[in-house]
Amino acid sequence: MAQYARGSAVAVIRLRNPPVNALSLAVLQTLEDGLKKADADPSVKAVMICGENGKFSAGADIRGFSSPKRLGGALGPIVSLIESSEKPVVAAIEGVALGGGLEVALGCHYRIAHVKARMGLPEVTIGLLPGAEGTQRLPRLIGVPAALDMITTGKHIPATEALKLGLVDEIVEENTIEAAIRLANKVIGQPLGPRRLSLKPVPKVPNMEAFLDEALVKVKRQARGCLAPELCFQAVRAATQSPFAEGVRRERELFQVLLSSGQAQALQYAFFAERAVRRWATPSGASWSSAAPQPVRRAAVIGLGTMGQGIVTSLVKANIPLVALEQDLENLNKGRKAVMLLLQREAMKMEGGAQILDFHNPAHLQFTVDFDLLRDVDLVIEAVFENMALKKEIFHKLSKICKPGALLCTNTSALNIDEIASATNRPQQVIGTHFFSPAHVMRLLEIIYGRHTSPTAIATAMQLAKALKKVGVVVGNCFGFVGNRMMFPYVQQAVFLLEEGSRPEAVDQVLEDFGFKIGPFRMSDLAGLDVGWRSRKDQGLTGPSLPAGTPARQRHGQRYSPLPDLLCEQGRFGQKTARGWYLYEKAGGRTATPDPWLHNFLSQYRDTHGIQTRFIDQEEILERCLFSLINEGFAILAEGIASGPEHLDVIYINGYGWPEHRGGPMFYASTVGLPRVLAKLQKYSEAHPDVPGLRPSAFLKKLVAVGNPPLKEWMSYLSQQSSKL
Ligand code: HSC
Ligand code: NAD
Repeated sequence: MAQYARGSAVAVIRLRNPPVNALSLAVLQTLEDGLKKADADPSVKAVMICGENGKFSAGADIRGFSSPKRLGGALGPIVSLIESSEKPVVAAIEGVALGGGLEVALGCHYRIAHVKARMGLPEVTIGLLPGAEGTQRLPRLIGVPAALDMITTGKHIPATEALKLGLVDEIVEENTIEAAIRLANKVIGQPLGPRRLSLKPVPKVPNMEAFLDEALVKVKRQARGCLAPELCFQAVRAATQSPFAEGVRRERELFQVLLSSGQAQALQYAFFAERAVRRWATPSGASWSSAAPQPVRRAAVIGLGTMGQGIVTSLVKANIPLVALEQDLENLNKGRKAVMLLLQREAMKMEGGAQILDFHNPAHLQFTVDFDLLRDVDLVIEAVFENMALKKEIFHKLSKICKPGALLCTNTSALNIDEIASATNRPQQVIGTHFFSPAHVMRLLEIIYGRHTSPTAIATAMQLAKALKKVGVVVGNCFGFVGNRMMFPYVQQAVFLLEEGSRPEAVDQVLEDFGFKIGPFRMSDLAGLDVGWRSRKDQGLTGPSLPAGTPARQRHGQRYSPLPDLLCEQGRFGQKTARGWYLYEKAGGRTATPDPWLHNFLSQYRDTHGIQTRFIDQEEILERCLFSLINEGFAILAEGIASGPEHLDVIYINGYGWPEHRGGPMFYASTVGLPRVLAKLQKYSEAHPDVPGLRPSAFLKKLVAVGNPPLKEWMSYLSQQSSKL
């Protein structure tokens, strides 16, 4: 609701819809009523619009898009109504003014913001465009380049930047409402024409067409198949080519295209899924609603390799003082140098007055090889080599040295949390905190509870994720947890496709066209093929421990491809050795070129093993890779490893480069239709009976048998589980 009050000569309209004053139909109605009342009251000389509870508005109520016509139809005309008011209207922006919220402010004649407020048009991130005339007013106010940047990226900008751009007239450090009322009183009687944005021309840019063409190329490159950025661009271009009213018509048309594209639905699902996973629960009944986190005043990171460096950087950015520990001085110095470089880069990137800990001060960041310095820390994150014996040795040591309340976290990618915990005297305080590389950039934190992990430990890890500005997703303990476990069959299919006749560049292309940031072979070259090789050797799948006489392409009665092992035996570890599935310009190079040597190697391999090379079309590549990953997802849900499909989707979007506009793998499966996913898996499984990853999971079969229910009902077909959406 909105609330109308009249003080002196200034009427106050307060947007009120906790927690973020989203613009529901009811809010819009009272906003409209308030404007009309103020207009009709001769004692009112000016109007001030603000939001309840220190927040202007986060925009249209996203849940209301299921009845888009009514909501959308109402907002644009109200913004026009504000602008056409004969009495000056001032927006008092506190907290956030986003989307439709900012569009309301753009309809006002004056905007005043608190210094800590943030503004933006983030519609693009939920698959839409600013549909209440924002694509037409913003370029008129701040110019095309800045407006295009804000609208096509959806970024939030701090008030200080908004002032520089001319988006707001003034920023204040104290009471924004009082300042806005003062401003409203001051401008009573001044001409409003120049303040009406719809009447202003779009500022000229030299060579506008060339500028726009260049901008479009950039927008398309970054969109990777997502429609919204390009349509946002088109709406802004309309502002440069047509009068205001025509631009608005174009904006509405484009908005409708997006609304019915399916991508908006996927992105809005992803928005709510990310929020739903915060309400975690475990099968034993522990949950976010009853567990409280412990404070983390000081932390420690053990191991300053690839992951440890990023984790330290993340903690420093979150202003958590810490101790960074390595096994010897040589590795310590190497790690320290790398961390300092990362931190210097991050400090330069900090925006909007955000502060980073003074990392040169040893009280904040202390490098050491001495475990004794971990006595007083509240939380330790172990990031040493992926080796069970080493991890157990470290955890045993930690449980002797660290204070009794300290939480002991491991960054293992796949190992058993319970076995690691068994080396300690406090298994209830052992938990997996699985960061993704680069750890200071990737948003995902997979949080893995073991058999004995306490609810407090889970709540503390979730709190840590929040402090680090990451998305924490709580999952159960199994080999590879959720993310990597679903990745195994995907990568396995990709390699099998090479055996059967495809090429790395063909497989990568199909998956990158689907929207993945990077295909499986480019990804494997980036991460290093040796990582998986080491793990397969440890598991006895290859290397000296493999029993003599094991068939080359079979392990434990199942199909196995030795191709990645053979590449490693040739020293082809990927980018780091300048060759892997591709060729690179130099060791550490980034430009992947298809490698004739590899093509030749693949055909020799097929000859050796009597495999008939066949042409594999794009559909088969896509379906075998994606449906095997999704199939594993259903098995994970059935085992209770994750408490809902939204968990798997949030993990894939934030940790594995899954295209967000496809909503995550499980959401994607629901859009393809479970009967189709099942039929395809059955077909491929019949063709490859020795590949368990293609055998449809019992849960998928059950959901098809009960009539392909919508995603949010899936968990009700498993006992005692329910969706958080
Ligand atoms: C829009 O405005 C379209 C317009 O252009 C008009 C179109 C007209 C069409 C014309 C057609 C012709 N709605 O994130 P938090 C909930 S589109 C509903 O945890 P924070 C959120 O779900 C909108 N609910 O808090 C959560 O509840 P839950 C453009 C919304 O402090 C709770 O609020 N705006 C909501 O970390 C707290 O949120 C955006 O895209 C909304 N708009 O962050 C802004 N916004 O736990 C989206 C939030 O029960 N919002 N909720 O799920 C955000 O970015 C963040 O929520 C904030 C707060 C930064 C606002
Ligand atoms: P890394 O080889 O780059 O670094 C490991 C570091 O641990 C080395 O610097 C090493 O000197 C140090 N170390 C070894 N023994 C130690 C000891 N006893 N005390 C202190 N330090 C010791 O490895 P990484 O890639 O950073 O991986 C670390 C962990 O994170 C592994 O468990 C790995 O599975 C996991 N992980 C890796 C990635 C990734 O992409 N690299 C992603 C997620 C999780």
